[in-house]
Amino acid sequence: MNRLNSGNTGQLPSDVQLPRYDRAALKPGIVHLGIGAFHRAHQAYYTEAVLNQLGGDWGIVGCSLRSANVREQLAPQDNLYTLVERSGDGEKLQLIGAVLKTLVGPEDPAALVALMSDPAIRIVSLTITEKGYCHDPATGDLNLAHPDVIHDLANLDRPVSAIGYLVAALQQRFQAGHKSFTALSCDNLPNNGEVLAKVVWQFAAQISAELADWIKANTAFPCTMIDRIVPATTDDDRHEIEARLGLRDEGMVVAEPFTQWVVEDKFSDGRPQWEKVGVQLVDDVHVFEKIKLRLLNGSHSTLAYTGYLSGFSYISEVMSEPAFVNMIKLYMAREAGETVTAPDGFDIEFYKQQLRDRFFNKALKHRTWQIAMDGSQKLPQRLLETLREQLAGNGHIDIICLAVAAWIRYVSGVDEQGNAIEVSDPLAKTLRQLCDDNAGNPLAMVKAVTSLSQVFGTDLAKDTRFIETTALWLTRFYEKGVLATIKHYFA
Ligand code: CS2
Repeated sequence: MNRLNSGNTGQLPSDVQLPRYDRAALKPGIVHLGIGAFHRAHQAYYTEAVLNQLGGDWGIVGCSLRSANVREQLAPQDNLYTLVERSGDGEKLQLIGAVLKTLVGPEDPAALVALMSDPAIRIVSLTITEKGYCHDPATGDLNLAHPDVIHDLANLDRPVSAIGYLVAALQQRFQAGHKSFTALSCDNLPNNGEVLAKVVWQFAAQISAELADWIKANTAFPCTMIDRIVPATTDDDRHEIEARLGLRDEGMVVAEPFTQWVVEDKFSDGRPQWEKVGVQLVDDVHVFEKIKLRLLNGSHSTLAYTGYLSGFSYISEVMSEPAFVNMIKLYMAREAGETVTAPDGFDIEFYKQQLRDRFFNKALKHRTWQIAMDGSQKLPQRLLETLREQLAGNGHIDIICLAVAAWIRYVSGVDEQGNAIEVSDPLAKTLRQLCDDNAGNPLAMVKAVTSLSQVFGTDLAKDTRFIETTALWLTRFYEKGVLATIKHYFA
């Protein structure tokens, strides 16, 4: 089957939405670090909408800092790809043309630094996942012991980390007297722009106080809240869409219809008119991100660990079991719901129901395993901040403890049938060892795992109520199994 490219889009089915602008008029204005499926279905989707609706020349250069997979998927297709929206109402296909080029950092780090140093690049956006910030999740500080940070401080001409690339490019702009770019974090972190700013400043300060000061004075780090459920693309997806398009599209992405982007309107050198296509440009993102991280992502992680251990592959399958729906409704009403305040005019009860409907979307095969990845980097902002607030107010913590217990059961690396769990987490080995060293003793396992200050800080391990409640759930999980436990307590 022929590969999709700019020469054969004319043979695509008529119901595939094509770019309504001249791609040849686009110029690189945005460099995106981490051009995975989420960027292609979210930020690139919004920039595409600006180009379709208003024209202009904002083009994206997508960069991978690890593997060449995405470049191999997109470059042979002139960087065109299909966005497939799936829901119970069927699917909608759109061809996205906003990505002009894809680079692989490790193949030529200097070239990527040079591109990011070019004043024509006005925004550097990032989806590098929580672990890409090289920070201590509990404090937000740059982890100076991180191997990538150690490497980049000694080899800033050929960085390996996103932070290294940012500072190397900013240093070149500073030395050349160029304007700075806006560094736009699009990751699921509270105060993501502030987290990014802190690690960039701390990294730059290791080089020179003058550089750090220049960055502070000239580089905007807006906070954002990003939301769209985008499961990893599977080979089945590619085969289905190949039959649908009549062309092979290796770079396609699948997403739900729902999408939301809230951005702090703070830019160093302009931006696309995203507000014209539904992006919310606001002064303060924090209230939106807190609601989303706690109600959506906290629920997601809870469902992912309990669902995976109950034998469910997809979130929609977990939501087909009433006991899990009851558990999440209670979590949204109590543990998380009591700690968030909705902005004026925001119908939070509708938002919660909409979240549960989104989780239930059977057209999306969103794997519990995918959401379960990197729990050591995700739990702090999704569940543990909520836990702290509830503990301080002597409030509801039960389902958060249940979720932490399920995570500990998960990172033990062995499921209830004795099969290995492929735990993908920067701390996987450490977590596995802590569980093995305390096997058979749930309370000891909880104490050992919660002693990891980079995840739990230094306070939570000392909280008897948290430790004992979590150990009680872990004991139940080992004695009865996760599914039976959830059914027993939440039927
Ligand atoms: C998910 C998120 O994989 C995960 O951890 O919880 O990617 C989630 O799908 C998005 O944040 C939804 O906006």
